[in-house]
Amino acid sequence: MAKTVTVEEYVAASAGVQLAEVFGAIAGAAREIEWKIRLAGLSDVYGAFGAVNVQGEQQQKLDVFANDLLTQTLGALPQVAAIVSEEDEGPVVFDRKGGTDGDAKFVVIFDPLDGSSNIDVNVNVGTIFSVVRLHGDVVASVLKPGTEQVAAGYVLYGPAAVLVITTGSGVAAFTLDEDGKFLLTAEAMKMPEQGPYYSANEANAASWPAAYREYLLGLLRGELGGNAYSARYIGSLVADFHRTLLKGGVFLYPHTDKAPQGKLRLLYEANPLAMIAEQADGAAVNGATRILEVQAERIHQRTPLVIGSRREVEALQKAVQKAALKDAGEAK
Ligand code: AHM
Ligand code: MG
Repeated sequence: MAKTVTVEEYVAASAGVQLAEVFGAIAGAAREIEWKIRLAGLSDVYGAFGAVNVQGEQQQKLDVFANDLLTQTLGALPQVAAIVSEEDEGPVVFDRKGGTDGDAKFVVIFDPLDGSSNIDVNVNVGTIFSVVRLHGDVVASVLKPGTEQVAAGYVLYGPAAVLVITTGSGVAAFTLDEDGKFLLTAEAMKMPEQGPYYSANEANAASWPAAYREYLLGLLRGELGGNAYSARYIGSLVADFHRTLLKGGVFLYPHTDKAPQGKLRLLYEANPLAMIAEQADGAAVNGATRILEVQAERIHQRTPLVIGSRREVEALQKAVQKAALKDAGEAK
Protein backbone atom coordinates (compact mmCIF):
# COMPACT_ATOMS: atom_id res chain seq x y z
CA MET A 1 0.00 0.00 0.00
CA ALA A 2 1.54 3.34 -1.08
CA LYS A 3 2.17 5.85 1.70
CA THR A 4 0.29 9.06 1.00
CA VAL A 5 3.29 11.37 0.95
CA THR A 6 3.48 13.62 -2.10
CA VAL A 7 6.75 14.58 -3.74
CA GLU A 8 6.31 18.20 -2.56
CA GLU A 9 5.82 17.07 1.07
CA TYR A 10 8.77 14.72 0.85
CA VAL A 11 11.16 17.34 -0.53
CA ALA A 12 9.87 20.05 1.83
CA ALA A 13 10.73 17.83 4.81
CA SER A 14 14.19 16.87 3.54
CA ALA A 15 15.40 19.88 1.53
CA GLY A 16 13.14 22.87 2.23
CA VAL A 17 10.10 24.57 0.77
CA GLN A 18 11.86 26.46 -2.04
CA LEU A 19 13.15 23.29 -3.63
CA ALA A 20 9.87 21.47 -2.86
CA GLU A 21 8.03 24.03 -4.98
CA VAL A 22 10.42 23.36 -7.86
CA PHE A 23 9.63 19.65 -7.62
CA GLY A 24 5.93 20.49 -7.31
CA ALA A 25 6.11 22.47 -10.56
CA ILE A 26 7.92 19.66 -12.38
CA ALA A 27 5.44 17.09 -11.02
CA GLY A 28 2.53 19.27 -12.19
CA ALA A 29 3.97 19.58 -15.69
CA ALA A 30 4.79 15.85 -15.77
CA ARG A 31 1.17 15.01 -14.95
CA GLU A 32 0.03 16.97 -18.00
CA ILE A 33 2.75 15.53 -20.21
CA GLU A 34 1.73 12.03 -19.13
CA TRP A 35 -1.90 12.81 -20.00
CA LYS A 36 -0.95 14.23 -23.38
CA ILE A 37 1.19 11.17 -24.17
CA ARG A 38 -1.53 8.76 -23.07
CA LEU A 39 -4.08 10.43 -25.34
CA ALA A 40 -1.67 11.32 -28.16
CA GLY A 41 -3.21 8.89 -30.64
CA LEU A 42 -6.62 10.53 -30.17
CA SER A 43 -5.55 14.13 -30.44
CA ASP A 44 -3.14 14.40 -33.39
CA VAL A 45 -0.05 15.15 -31.32
CA TYR A 46 2.14 12.39 -32.72
CA GLY A 47 4.68 13.26 -35.37
CA ALA A 48 7.05 16.04 -36.33
CA PHE A 49 6.43 19.64 -35.31
CA GLY A 50 8.12 20.83 -38.48
CA ALA A 51 11.15 22.52 -36.94
CA VAL A 52 14.71 21.43 -36.18
CA ASN A 53 16.16 22.07 -32.72
CA VAL A 54 19.61 23.37 -31.81
CA GLN A 55 21.00 19.81 -32.00
CA GLY A 56 19.90 19.58 -35.65
CA GLU A 57 17.19 17.07 -34.68
CA GLN A 58 13.58 17.10 -35.91
CA GLN A 59 11.37 18.35 -33.08
CA GLN A 60 8.33 16.23 -32.38
CA LYS A 61 5.05 17.91 -31.44
CA LEU A 62 5.26 16.34 -28.00
CA ASP A 63 8.85 17.65 -27.54
CA VAL A 64 7.56 21.17 -28.11
CA PHE A 65 4.53 20.68 -25.85
CA ALA A 66 6.67 19.33 -22.98
CA ASN A 67 9.28 22.04 -23.39
CA ASP A 68 6.76 24.90 -23.42
CA LEU A 69 4.90 23.52 -20.43
CA LEU A 70 7.99 22.99 -18.28
CA THR A 71 9.33 26.42 -19.21
CA GLN A 72 6.04 28.13 -18.32
CA THR A 73 5.50 26.21 -15.10
CA LEU A 74 9.02 26.71 -13.79
CA GLY A 75 9.02 30.32 -15.02
CA ALA A 76 6.10 31.03 -12.68
CA LEU A 77 8.25 30.31 -9.61
CA PRO A 78 10.19 33.28 -8.23
CA GLN A 79 13.01 31.03 -7.01
CA VAL A 80 13.73 29.78 -10.56
CA ALA A 81 16.03 32.31 -12.23
CA ALA A 82 16.36 30.53 -15.57
CA ILE A 83 15.96 27.25 -17.39
CA VAL A 84 18.25 25.51 -19.84
CA SER A 85 16.58 23.01 -22.15
CA GLU A 86 17.69 20.54 -24.79
CA GLU A 87 15.20 22.20 -27.11
CA ASP A 88 16.49 25.79 -26.75
CA GLU A 89 19.75 27.17 -28.03
CA GLY A 90 20.53 29.16 -24.88
CA PRO A 91 19.12 29.66 -21.39
CA VAL A 92 15.68 31.21 -20.93
CA VAL A 93 16.19 33.85 -18.25
CA PHE A 94 13.07 35.02 -16.43
CA ASP A 95 12.30 38.63 -15.74
CA ARG A 96 12.52 38.94 -11.97
CA LYS A 97 12.22 42.70 -11.65
CA GLY A 98 9.22 42.41 -9.35
CA GLY A 99 10.98 40.15 -6.85
CA THR A 100 13.67 40.74 -4.31
CA ASP A 101 17.27 39.76 -5.00
CA GLY A 102 16.96 36.76 -2.73
CA ASP A 103 14.08 35.32 -4.77
CA ALA A 104 15.79 33.76 -7.76
CA LYS A 105 18.26 31.10 -6.79
CA PHE A 106 17.91 27.98 -8.92
CA VAL A 107 18.52 27.16 -12.55
CA VAL A 108 16.69 24.07 -13.82
CA ILE A 109 18.31 22.18 -16.69
CA PHE A 110 16.17 19.64 -18.53
CA ASP A 111 15.53 17.33 -21.41
CA PRO A 112 11.75 17.80 -21.68
CA LEU A 113 11.01 14.59 -23.55
CA ASP A 114 13.81 12.08 -23.86
CA GLY A 115 13.59 9.16 -26.26
CA SER A 116 12.10 10.96 -29.28
CA SER A 117 12.42 7.91 -31.51
CA ASN A 118 9.96 6.10 -29.24
CA ILE A 119 7.29 8.81 -29.03
CA ASP A 120 5.27 7.74 -32.06
CA VAL A 121 5.34 4.03 -31.25
CA ASN A 122 3.84 4.05 -27.75
CA VAL A 123 7.08 3.04 -26.06
CA ASN A 124 8.48 4.63 -22.88
CA VAL A 125 9.80 8.18 -22.97
CA GLY A 126 10.91 10.41 -20.11
CA THR A 127 11.74 13.84 -18.73
CA ILE A 128 15.17 14.35 -17.13
CA PHE A 129 16.15 17.34 -14.98
CA SER A 130 18.93 18.77 -12.89
CA VAL A 131 18.75 21.68 -10.43
CA VAL A 132 21.76 23.89 -9.77
CA ARG A 133 22.23 27.05 -7.75
CA LEU A 134 22.53 30.41 -9.48
CA HIS A 135 25.89 32.03 -8.81
CA GLY A 136 26.08 35.21 -10.89
CA ASP A 137 25.81 34.49 -14.60
CA VAL A 138 23.37 31.75 -15.70
CA VAL A 139 25.70 30.07 -18.18
CA ALA A 140 28.60 30.08 -15.70
CA SER A 141 26.24 28.60 -13.09
CA VAL A 142 25.40 25.60 -15.27
CA LEU A 143 28.91 25.00 -16.65
CA LYS A 144 30.01 23.34 -13.44
CA PRO A 145 30.91 19.74 -12.65
CA GLY A 146 27.86 17.60 -11.81
CA THR A 147 29.00 17.38 -8.18
CA GLU A 148 27.51 20.89 -7.85
CA GLN A 149 23.96 19.72 -8.58
CA VAL A 150 21.51 20.47 -5.78
CA ALA A 151 18.96 17.94 -6.97
CA ALA A 152 18.14 15.76 -9.94
CA GLY A 153 15.39 13.52 -11.18
CA TYR A 154 13.49 11.97 -14.03
CA VAL A 155 9.97 11.02 -14.94
CA LEU A 156 9.38 7.77 -16.75
CA TYR A 157 6.15 7.74 -18.76
CA GLY A 158 5.30 4.08 -19.01
CA PRO A 159 2.60 1.68 -17.89
CA ALA A 160 2.80 3.84 -14.73
CA ALA A 161 4.30 7.34 -14.57
CA VAL A 162 7.13 7.30 -12.05
CA LEU A 163 9.14 10.24 -10.74
CA VAL A 164 12.56 9.34 -9.30
CA ILE A 165 14.45 12.04 -7.41
CA THR A 166 17.43 12.86 -5.29
CA THR A 167 18.21 16.00 -3.32
CA GLY A 168 21.60 14.62 -2.30
CA SER A 169 20.52 12.30 0.48
CA GLY A 170 19.31 9.12 -1.15
CA VAL A 171 16.90 8.28 -3.95
CA ALA A 172 13.11 8.14 -3.72
CA ALA A 173 10.41 7.20 -6.23
CA PHE A 174 6.86 8.51 -6.57
CA THR A 175 4.05 7.06 -8.66
CA LEU A 176 1.31 9.12 -10.28
CA ASP A 177 -2.08 8.26 -8.79
CA GLU A 178 -5.46 8.76 -10.44
CA ASP A 179 -5.92 12.15 -8.75
CA GLY A 180 -2.79 13.48 -10.43
CA LYS A 181 -0.51 13.32 -7.40
CA PHE A 182 2.93 11.74 -7.34
CA LEU A 183 2.91 9.61 -4.16
CA LEU A 184 5.94 8.08 -2.45
CA THR A 185 6.38 4.44 -3.43
CA ALA A 186 10.05 3.77 -2.62
CA GLU A 187 12.80 5.46 -0.65
CA ALA A 188 16.48 4.82 0.10
CA MET A 189 16.62 3.01 -3.24
CA LYS A 190 19.82 1.04 -3.88
CA MET A 191 21.08 -0.34 -7.14
CA PRO A 192 22.23 -3.98 -6.96
CA GLU A 193 26.03 -4.15 -6.79
CA GLN A 194 26.03 -6.28 -9.93
CA GLY A 195 23.17 -7.05 -12.27
CA PRO A 196 21.89 -9.39 -14.93
CA TYR A 197 21.56 -6.95 -17.86
CA TYR A 198 23.73 -5.02 -20.25
CA SER A 199 22.13 -2.32 -22.33
CA ALA A 200 23.73 -0.84 -25.44
CA ASN A 201 22.96 -0.10 -29.07
CA GLU A 202 25.16 -2.91 -30.38
CA ALA A 203 24.50 -1.84 -33.97
CA ASN A 204 27.26 0.70 -33.29
CA ALA A 205 29.73 -1.84 -31.87
CA ALA A 206 32.00 -1.84 -34.92
CA SER A 207 32.80 1.82 -34.28
CA TRP A 208 33.12 1.63 -30.47
CA PRO A 209 36.62 1.92 -29.02
CA ALA A 210 38.13 -1.58 -28.89
CA ALA A 211 38.20 -1.54 -25.06
CA TYR A 212 34.38 -1.42 -24.98
CA ARG A 213 34.02 -4.35 -27.38
CA GLU A 214 36.48 -6.43 -25.36
CA TYR A 215 34.74 -5.45 -22.13
CA LEU A 216 31.38 -6.60 -23.45
CA LEU A 217 32.84 -9.90 -24.65
CA GLY A 218 34.38 -10.32 -21.19
CA LEU A 219 30.98 -9.77 -19.55
CA LEU A 220 29.39 -12.36 -21.85
CA ARG A 221 32.17 -14.87 -21.14
CA GLY A 222 31.46 -14.53 -17.42
CA GLU A 223 34.79 -12.86 -16.59
CA LEU A 224 33.07 -10.58 -14.08
CA GLY A 225 31.34 -13.45 -12.31
CA GLY A 226 27.67 -13.29 -11.39
CA ASN A 227 25.00 -14.99 -13.43
CA ALA A 228 24.95 -14.96 -17.24
CA TYR A 229 24.11 -11.57 -18.74
CA SER A 230 21.05 -10.84 -20.80
CA ALA A 231 20.60 -7.92 -23.23
CA ARG A 232 17.95 -5.19 -22.81
CA TYR A 233 17.78 -2.03 -24.91
CA ILE A 234 14.76 0.24 -25.20
CA GLY A 235 16.44 3.25 -26.80
CA SER A 236 14.95 5.70 -24.27
CA LEU A 237 17.65 6.55 -21.76
CA VAL A 238 15.20 7.08 -18.89
CA ALA A 239 13.64 3.66 -19.37
CA ASP A 240 16.98 1.89 -19.82
CA PHE A 241 18.31 3.67 -16.73
CA HIS A 242 15.22 2.94 -14.64
CA ARG A 243 15.53 -0.78 -15.29
CA THR A 244 19.23 -0.59 -14.44
CA LEU A 245 18.46 1.23 -11.17
CA LEU A 246 15.96 -1.42 -10.11
CA LYS A 247 17.56 -4.58 -11.46
CA GLY A 248 21.24 -3.71 -11.80
CA GLY A 249 23.64 -4.13 -14.69
CA VAL A 250 25.17 -1.61 -17.03
CA PHE A 251 24.01 0.84 -19.70
CA LEU A 252 26.68 1.97 -22.14
CA TYR A 253 26.72 4.50 -24.94
CA PRO A 254 30.37 4.99 -25.99
CA HIS A 255 31.48 7.43 -28.64
CA THR A 256 31.03 6.15 -32.19
CA ASP A 257 31.93 7.25 -35.71
CA LYS A 258 28.49 8.87 -35.99
CA ALA A 259 28.77 10.55 -32.58
CA PRO A 260 32.49 11.14 -31.98
CA GLN A 261 31.88 12.94 -28.66
CA GLY A 262 29.22 10.44 -27.59
CA LYS A 263 25.50 10.90 -28.24
CA LEU A 264 24.08 11.75 -24.82
CA ARG A 265 24.19 15.22 -23.31
CA LEU A 266 26.24 15.92 -20.20
CA LEU A 267 24.14 18.56 -18.45
CA TYR A 268 20.62 17.23 -18.83
CA GLU A 269 21.07 13.50 -19.44
CA ALA A 270 24.33 12.19 -17.96
CA ASN A 271 24.75 14.46 -14.90
CA PRO A 272 21.29 14.06 -13.36
CA LEU A 273 21.27 10.29 -13.91
CA ALA A 274 24.84 10.03 -12.58
CA MET A 275 23.79 11.84 -9.39
CA ILE A 276 20.90 9.42 -8.93
CA ALA A 277 23.11 6.40 -9.71
CA GLU A 278 25.73 7.43 -7.14
CA GLN A 279 23.09 8.22 -4.52
CA ALA A 280 21.84 4.66 -5.05
CA ASP A 281 25.38 3.23 -4.66
CA GLY A 282 25.83 2.81 -8.42
CA ALA A 283 28.37 4.61 -10.60
CA ALA A 284 28.70 6.58 -13.83
CA VAL A 285 31.76 7.32 -15.96
CA ASN A 286 32.51 8.76 -19.39
CA GLY A 287 35.02 5.96 -19.92
CA ALA A 288 38.03 6.81 -17.77
CA THR A 289 36.51 9.61 -15.66
CA ARG A 290 33.65 9.90 -13.18
CA ILE A 291 30.80 11.77 -14.95
CA LEU A 292 30.16 14.08 -11.98
CA GLU A 293 33.74 15.37 -12.14
CA VAL A 294 33.65 16.39 -15.79
CA GLN A 295 33.94 20.17 -16.21
CA ALA A 296 31.25 21.22 -18.69
CA GLU A 297 32.34 23.60 -21.42
CA ARG A 298 29.13 24.01 -23.42
CA ILE A 299 25.50 23.66 -22.43
CA HIS A 300 24.70 21.13 -25.14
CA GLN A 301 27.95 19.20 -24.71
CA ARG A 302 27.78 15.49 -25.47
CA THR A 303 29.50 12.71 -23.59
CA PRO A 304 30.05 8.98 -23.70
CA LEU A 305 28.11 7.42 -20.81
CA VAL A 306 28.52 4.18 -18.89
CA ILE A 307 26.17 3.97 -15.92
CA GLY A 308 24.84 1.32 -13.62
CA SER A 309 25.95 -1.14 -10.99
CA ARG A 310 29.26 -0.41 -9.32
CA ARG A 311 30.96 -3.68 -10.28
CA GLU A 312 30.25 -3.42 -14.02
CA VAL A 313 31.00 0.32 -14.24
CA GLU A 314 34.28 0.05 -12.32
CA ALA A 315 35.40 -2.87 -14.50
CA LEU A 316 34.73 -0.81 -17.65
CA GLN A 317 36.55 2.20 -16.19
CA LYS A 318 39.62 0.07 -15.42
CA ALA A 319 39.56 -1.47 -18.91
CA VAL A 320 39.40 1.97 -20.56
CA GLN A 321 42.17 3.36 -18.31
CA LYS A 322 44.35 0.34 -19.08
CA ALA A 323 43.80 0.74 -22.84
CA ALA A 324 44.70 4.46 -22.60
CA LEU A 325 47.96 3.64 -20.77
CA LYS A 326 48.82 1.02 -23.38
CA ASP A 327 48.12 3.47 -26.24
CA ALA A 328 50.23 6.14 -24.51
CA GLY A 329 53.07 3.60 -24.08
CA GLU A 330 52.89 2.59 -27.75
CA ALA A 331 52.88 6.22 -28.89
CA LYS A 332 56.24 6.89 -27.15
P1 AHM B 1 16.89 12.25 -27.75
O1 AHM B 1 17.22 13.21 -26.62
O2 AHM B 1 16.87 12.91 -29.10
O3 AHM B 1 15.66 11.48 -27.47
O4 AHM B 1 18.14 11.22 -27.86
C1 AHM B 1 18.57 10.56 -26.73
C2 AHM B 1 18.22 9.10 -26.81
C3 AHM B 1 18.32 8.44 -25.47
O5 AHM B 1 17.09 8.43 -24.83
C4 AHM B 1 18.75 7.04 -25.81
O6 AHM B 1 19.53 6.46 -24.80
C5 AHM B 1 19.56 7.22 -27.06
O7 AHM B 1 19.15 8.46 -27.64
C6 AHM B 1 19.33 6.14 -28.06
O8 AHM B 1 20.13 6.36 -29.16
P2 AHM B 1 20.20 5.31 -30.38
O9 AHM B 1 18.89 5.41 -31.08
O10 AHM B 1 21.36 5.82 -31.19
O11 AHM B 1 20.45 3.95 -29.78
MG1 MG C 1 17.28 13.24 -24.68
